[in-house]
Amino acid sequence: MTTDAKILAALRAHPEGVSGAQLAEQLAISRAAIWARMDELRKVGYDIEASPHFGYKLVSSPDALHADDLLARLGKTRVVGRDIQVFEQTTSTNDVAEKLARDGVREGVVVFAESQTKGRGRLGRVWMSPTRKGLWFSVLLRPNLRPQETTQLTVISATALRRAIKTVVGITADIKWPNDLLIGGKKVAGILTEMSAEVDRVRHIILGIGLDVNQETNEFAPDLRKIATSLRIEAGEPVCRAEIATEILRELDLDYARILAGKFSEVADEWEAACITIGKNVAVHTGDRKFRGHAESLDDDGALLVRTEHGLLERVIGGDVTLEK
Ligand code: BT5
Repeated sequence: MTTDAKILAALRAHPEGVSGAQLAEQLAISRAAIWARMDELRKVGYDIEASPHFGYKLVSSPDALHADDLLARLGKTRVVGRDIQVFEQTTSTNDVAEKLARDGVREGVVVFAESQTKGRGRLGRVWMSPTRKGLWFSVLLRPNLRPQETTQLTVISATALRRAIKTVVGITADIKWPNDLLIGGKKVAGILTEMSAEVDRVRHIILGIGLDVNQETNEFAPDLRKIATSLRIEAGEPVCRAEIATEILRELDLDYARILAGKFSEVADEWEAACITIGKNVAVHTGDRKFRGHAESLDDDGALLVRTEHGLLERVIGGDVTLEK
């Protein structure tokens, strides 16, 4: 952790205030250095009071994301969030993470952007990423999985997102296969899993996650208003992005450990229980194929098993699945 991350962690651990002397001892730096860091933190929007009696006290944090603050809030994780980078603007955070992957950076790094100029969904679709309104981020992972098992990572992203939303805003979201989270039938989050692989081995995976947090209805583009929502709209009040971001990373770290330990079936059970696609009649559109059927379950690799109108069991690993009435 950086010095600033340690300072913010200490301030959060002592909401009543912590003395400069105590901080200096804990961090093994001078009181003057602590004072200087506090000044820098104030410049980026942290409201930190200093009084001779209570010492330093964190009164409020800015809405902007800061890597040090995210690291401080997250604390120690096994893999996900070992390193965090925050950019004011990128093309797509998946592109930045892909570059880090090619540069040999170890797994677990998370890249956030306050806005994306070329945020993307699947199949070349656009993902709207307005400045500071949501969480637009990517996680680099290097799991020891076969390429056909990578749907497991989309599945754990969905369960992690769902648990984090429940913990932070108390709302239960539904999962729509393979990569959407819905609240009241409207999309609140999407997941874009991209991978680099050899024939039988995954080199790396980039998990791209977009979560609509603080948009008001009129801040969505007209064509999205009917189909998209944000946590703020659903909760009726603004939501702290840093808090939900760290909760998602914590949950993702837990589920990643679960699948690496061979316990994907546990996560899959949780996923199936939350998935509104299972048990429904669906229309499937993959590449140039379209068919209708009944979504029965997930298989061991996270693929959707659909019983077609002709009684065949089809294994769907990508494409679009629309719910039918
Ligand atoms: C997805 O694609 O849902 C995956 C979205 C992943 C976005 C993240 S943000 C961080 C990382 N960097 C990236 O560049 N991407 C990832 P798909 O299932 O294809 O859905 C795309 C469709 O969702 C669009 O065609 C719109 O209809 C809708 N959409 C676009 N922006 C939206 C938004 N902000 N909220 C809700 N729906 C949106």
